[in-house]
Amino acid sequence: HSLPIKRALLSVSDKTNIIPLAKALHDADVELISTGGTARTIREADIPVTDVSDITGFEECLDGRVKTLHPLIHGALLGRTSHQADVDEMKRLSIAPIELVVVNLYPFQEATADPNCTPAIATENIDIGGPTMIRASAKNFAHVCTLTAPEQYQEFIDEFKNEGKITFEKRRQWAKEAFNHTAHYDAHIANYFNELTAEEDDQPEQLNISLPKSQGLRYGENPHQKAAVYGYQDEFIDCFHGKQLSYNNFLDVDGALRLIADFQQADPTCAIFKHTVPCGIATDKNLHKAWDKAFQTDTKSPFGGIVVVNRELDLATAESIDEIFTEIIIAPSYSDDALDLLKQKKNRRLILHKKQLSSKAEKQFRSIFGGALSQDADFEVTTEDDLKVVTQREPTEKEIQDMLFAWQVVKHVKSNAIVYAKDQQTIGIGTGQTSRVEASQIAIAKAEEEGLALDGTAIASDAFFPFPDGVEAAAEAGATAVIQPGGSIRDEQVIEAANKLDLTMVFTGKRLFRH
Ligand code: 93A
Repeated sequence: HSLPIKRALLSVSDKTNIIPLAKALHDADVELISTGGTARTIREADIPVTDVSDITGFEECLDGRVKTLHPLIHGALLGRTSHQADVDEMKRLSIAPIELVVVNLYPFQEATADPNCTPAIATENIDIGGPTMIRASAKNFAHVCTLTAPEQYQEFIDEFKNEGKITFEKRRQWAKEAFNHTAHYDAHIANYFNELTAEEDDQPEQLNISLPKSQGLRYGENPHQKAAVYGYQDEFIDCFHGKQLSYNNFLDVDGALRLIADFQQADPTCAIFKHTVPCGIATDKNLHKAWDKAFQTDTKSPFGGIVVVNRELDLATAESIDEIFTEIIIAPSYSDDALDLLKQKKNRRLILHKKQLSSKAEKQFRSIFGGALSQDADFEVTTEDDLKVVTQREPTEKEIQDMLFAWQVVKHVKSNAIVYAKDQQTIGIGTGQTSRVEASQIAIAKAEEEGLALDGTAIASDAFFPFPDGVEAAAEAGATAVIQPGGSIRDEQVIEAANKLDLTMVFTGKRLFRH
């Protein structure tokens, strides 16, 4: 049933649009009750308002920490006015019901986003009375209406014009939004304290993820799966042209951004992705050459793929990319003529890469049965200093560069992963096989199919070679340098095999599974 509004409690930190709302209520003879700052704002607009302290008979105290925390307020919010027993009790205790609560909270998130924010300032911004009022009135949505955001006011006013009443459905909808509002708020507080003590407890006892819906999606991995995306993707990318990104697109973009983060410091680099996995990557003195080399690795898979670059996208490169059906292009900037060309295809998504993924503190989450897995994101780039040569033959400078390149690529390929590379170009990528040797065979077969020579390549393996057969096959294919984590109980046998074949081999001491 619809609820007539006679008394309203307004207590807002963000005073946006509070005056039009107060005016609409006052014009309909609703009594307004307010806390200090809100009351002042309303009075300045010549709208009459009663101070909460006049209702409670208790002054706002302790620096505002206790304003609305009083039985005359919370009784008014929690009383079930459709129950005779509650009505009688409220009468006996002189509690007059309140039918509308308008609250938004101390700006904890904004306060803690300020680099000068101290823990003391953060703590003072933890709102107690506000969430209590929101929770009380939202619980009692059968008898009270709760508003928690200025964006809701106009909808309320429109509804309220209808005989000064608010329907059950609207009250329940706003109660839902109210509970989400306080949950989000509490998650920010919990996250703040988790981060404060992050050094001590890297993986907190309780996971408090609260992410706003950043957009609804038409569907998930497949059209019969409903889907949405949550969080702050807009901080990192701006998809400024083409269709809305899909569920699978977001996964692909995530893979592309993670890879290109590792090539921030590199020369112009181009990577082509398909289904979250790179199918060709190259680095060169100019982007166009890098594209050509990346494309040579695999000329079939890029159809319907994603291209990511680490430099401004110029016209020549754009022209080459344009020849292949490409779903998404990601670049830190675009030259004007490149944009003119690329925008001609209406559906192709063009993404501006605004901010690099790089935070050491970033946690990665994955949903699993019963919950989620959490781990630190890995943005470490392996350098020459991290390599330990284990063979008799020392690598040449060129071999070192090719090994490091192959290693940085293999990190982004699904396990078991093998990458052959030469001259800062992927020659063969073997992805996601259940056996390491098979991954290598696929990489070799693909290179041969593309007519790319494997002679003098470096081979990277995301985990150690458990047997000598892996390096023997690599040498047979033409590789001269091997980069791998090492750490197998048969390392000695593998090293011996490498020495016999005059390979050079380095251990990184680090495994790069991607499951
Ligand atoms: O300090 S509080 O936790 N204690 C309270 O009793 C209380 N009542 C309302 N914060 C409290 N509020 C908050 O004050 C509201 O949530 C709102 O954000 C703010 C409005 O204060 P003012 O009207 O003085 O600007």
